[in-house]
Amino acid sequence: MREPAADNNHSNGSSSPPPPPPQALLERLKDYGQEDAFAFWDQLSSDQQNFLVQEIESLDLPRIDRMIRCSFQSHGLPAAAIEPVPESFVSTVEDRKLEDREKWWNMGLNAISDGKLAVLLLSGGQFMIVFTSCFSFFYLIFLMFEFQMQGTRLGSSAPKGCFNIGLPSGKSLYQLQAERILCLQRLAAQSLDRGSGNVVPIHWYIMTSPFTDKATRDFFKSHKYFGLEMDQVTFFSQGTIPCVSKDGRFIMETPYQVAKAPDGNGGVYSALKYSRLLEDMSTRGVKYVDCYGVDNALVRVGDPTFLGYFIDKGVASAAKVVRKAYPQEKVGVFVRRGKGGPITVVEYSELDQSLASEINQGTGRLRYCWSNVCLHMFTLDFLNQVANSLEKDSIYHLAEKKIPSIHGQTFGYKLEQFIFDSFPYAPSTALFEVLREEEFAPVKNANGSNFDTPDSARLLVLRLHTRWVVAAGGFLTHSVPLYSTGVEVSPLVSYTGENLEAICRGRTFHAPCEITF
Ligand code: UD2
Repeated sequence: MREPAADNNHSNGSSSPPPPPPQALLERLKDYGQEDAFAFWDQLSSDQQNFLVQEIESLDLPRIDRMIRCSFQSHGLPAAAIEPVPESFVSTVEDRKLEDREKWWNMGLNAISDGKLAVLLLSGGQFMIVFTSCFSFFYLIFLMFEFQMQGTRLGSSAPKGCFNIGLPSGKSLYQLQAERILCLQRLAAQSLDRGSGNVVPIHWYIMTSPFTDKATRDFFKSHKYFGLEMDQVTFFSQGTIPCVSKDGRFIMETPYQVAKAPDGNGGVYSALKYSRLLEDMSTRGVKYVDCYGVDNALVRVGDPTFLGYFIDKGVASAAKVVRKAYPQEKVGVFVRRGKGGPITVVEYSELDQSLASEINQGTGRLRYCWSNVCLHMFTLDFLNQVANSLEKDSIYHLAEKKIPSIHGQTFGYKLEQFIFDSFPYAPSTALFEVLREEEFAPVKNANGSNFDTPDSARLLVLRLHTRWVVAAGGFLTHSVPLYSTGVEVSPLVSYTGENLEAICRGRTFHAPCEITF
């Protein structure tokens, strides 16, 4: 939005006194106890006054008021006690037979080739991360140049998906995901013995936020959609919600601007609804939606095995889970809310530390051990239903934060929904265990931090791919220690280690390198 001019022709003594704020708008704000938004009206330039009027008019005040009231009410209530998810609810790796895996893989590929799967990337949020390692220094300079050219604030960085985690190929997270989609399309075509031109392209819905939208679209455009068809990718933006003080009043970021923040990754449900993308999916014949977070370098986008399992189970929602590594790990855990209640996730920031450390004396493992890794599958029918249910209940998590404000910073709340808030509404949910070394390489913190960095994610990718290559009969040489290097397999060549024999058997690769066609 255009920044309004600051010079104030009302206060230079030469012009008439400022007009009062529009009465009708002021009355509407009073109805919801938010009239303080106009507190600085007399000190604003006419440009700033217009800006503020537009800002307030753009807010759906009844809806926001309902969100604030319902969230504050629920915040004060004691939550129902949680219970561990019964083991029988989880499809564990060790329980799965080879024939099940093959059956699910084929079922999934069939559904994909029929155009029944869409993939949905959560790539919104507010903050972009600046990774400052040596490998990314030149990349950072490039980004700063690119963003300066685009008029984006110098010193900010790119949306997470643009990051190159330092693989030999130099590919960004977005490119790795795009190429996995391309590979899946090829596998789906091969499974039916059709030419790849005859398979319905997998549609990729990408949720951005007002903070990441332009940079994300530009990145895709400048990389020619990584080989995907432009019209198989749809960007849409999540919403924002005013940040509020402890008594529920809007925090003003400037005298003419309400402080706002993205509505959390669970904002995807209302964003899909209001952008009419659920109808778009239905028109395309989509039945299943695979939803994932942007910051996992090992994400198996649209995994056919998971999809086949999901279809076979006939559930409305499912999640991949890994075993929690240690009590303080920053992952949500799946639980049952109340005795025999629905399955849901308690986020790491909301889990009592003593519960997080409890041990199941029978197994010797953590009692709350099934970790959420932000890999979910939903039926389209369920997405249609849950978008309405979540809106009706209007309960948001209140994240206590320092919000930039006219006072410098104000302690207040951001209102957020989480993607997993939908699970309690699902008639049926299934949990599918995966191995973290195969599917979970989170990129959360800058290099130099103790965990979940680009460096740790890169190593996880290289280790897995090296195992694939060795299993396919390949050999490795390396001039740096093997624990810090390995080979990378292009997602265009192999999705999950399949079809590598022809390329690898008997060949020696000098790590680090990328194996491609
Ligand atoms: C997420 C999970 C957490 C755990 C962890 C594993 C949620 C709410 N929490 O925590 O339980 O599984 O991942 O890695 O899912 N995003 C948006 N809009 C927003 C905020 C986030 O699209 O307003 C996206 C973000 O770009 C990312 C994903 O949601 O792709 C996860 O968000 P995060 O990195 O803020 O969540 P994190 O790591 O705290």
